Amino acid sequence: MNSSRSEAAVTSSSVATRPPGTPAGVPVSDVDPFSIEFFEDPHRIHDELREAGPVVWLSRHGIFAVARYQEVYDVLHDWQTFCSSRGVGLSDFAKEKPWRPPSLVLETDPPEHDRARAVLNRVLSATVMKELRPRMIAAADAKVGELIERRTFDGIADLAQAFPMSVFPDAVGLRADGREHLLPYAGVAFNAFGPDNDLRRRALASVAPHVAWVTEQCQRENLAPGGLGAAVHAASDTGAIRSEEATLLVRSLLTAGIDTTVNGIGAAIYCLARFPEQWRKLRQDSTLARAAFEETLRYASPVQTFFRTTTRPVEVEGVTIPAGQKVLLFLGAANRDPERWDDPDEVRVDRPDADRHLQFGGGVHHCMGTHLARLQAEVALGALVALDDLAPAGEPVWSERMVIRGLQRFDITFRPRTP
Ligand code: QZP
Repeated sequence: MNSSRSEAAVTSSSVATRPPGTPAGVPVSDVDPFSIEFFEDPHRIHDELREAGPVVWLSRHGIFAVARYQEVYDVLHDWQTFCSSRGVGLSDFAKEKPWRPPSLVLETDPPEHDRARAVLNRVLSATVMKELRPRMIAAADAKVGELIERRTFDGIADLAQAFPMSVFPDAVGLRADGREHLLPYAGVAFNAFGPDNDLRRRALASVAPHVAWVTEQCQRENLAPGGLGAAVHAASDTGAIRSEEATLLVRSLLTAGIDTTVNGIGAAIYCLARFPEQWRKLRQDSTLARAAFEETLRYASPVQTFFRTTTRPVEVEGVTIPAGQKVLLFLGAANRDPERWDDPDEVRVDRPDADRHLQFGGGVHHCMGTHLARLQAEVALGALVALDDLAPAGEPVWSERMVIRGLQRFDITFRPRTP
């Protein structure tokens, strides 16, 4: 692909000189994709990284990176060369002890990966979602009903967080008290994927009470019958997994299941409030809710980056990456690659192929929570169309965190819909 792309024409200051230890034949960048400044506005840097070449060396962290759609896609689809069992953060599990026992799905390779995955796939199947759907719709309508009483609201706290928090913990079967640990726990888990910087150190320094609560709730006796957590444990009765494995798989639900949907729905609110034309399109045809969600995931990429580790020397478009190297995947850059998307920097809620974005990863590790995420987003947007003239009532404020890029606050105004 992209023989037309100019690889030498890198003029930016972020593409640095070649410090000692730089691998030969690879463009170098000194950007830090784990800094707060990067998260304020990653898009210009994404453009530079894609333009620099198919593979870039990030000198700050001593890692290879790919930012073009094709290469990110290819890496995701080659688990044998680009493994997950050495961790999908910067820390290499072959060299450093992970901060928590590795996930049985995220941080494993086939064949171990596949057995655990089969269990979660069944627990999170489309059939199970059908059962959850009526409750989700009622909860979304109730949430938006509360907002209608007001002139402005915080699109993040009052909707992007409040709605998933009103349905997800119940769906899992968690007890009512202590749920406030869920988002902070996941916040730490995502920051822990980054380098050993201030954000990561501060996150890990505060994690103990969140770990204690989450670990406790993963136990079979603490999960309500009929919920997703109980369904994971039921798989240990058939011998599909051992009971300790079930406990750890519930932890995956609790780590991956809430911060992601909160920031996904937050991304949708971010886009729809800022692009009135797109909001109008959705309001005129609320069956676009699902497509609108895909497009806002593509445009905003709440999950910015993930790593793989090479298991052998591998050539990527003429660049040799040695064995045992961390490779950073810029999902957010791939999702706006002009070689892949028409007018990538525009939000179009009816973009026909928006769902080809890489926010759910790809290949053997492709997200298993897609049905649950899409269901929540669809019913949230479906309920939100009850509001007229959604518009920003203040500047969006980005959260100070890594890996997940999302808003901390975004005040929204609207008019109640006139019948
Ligand atoms: C987080 C786990 C890769 C993330 C976007 C989502 C994620 C998936 C799984 C786990 C954590 O298994 O703990």
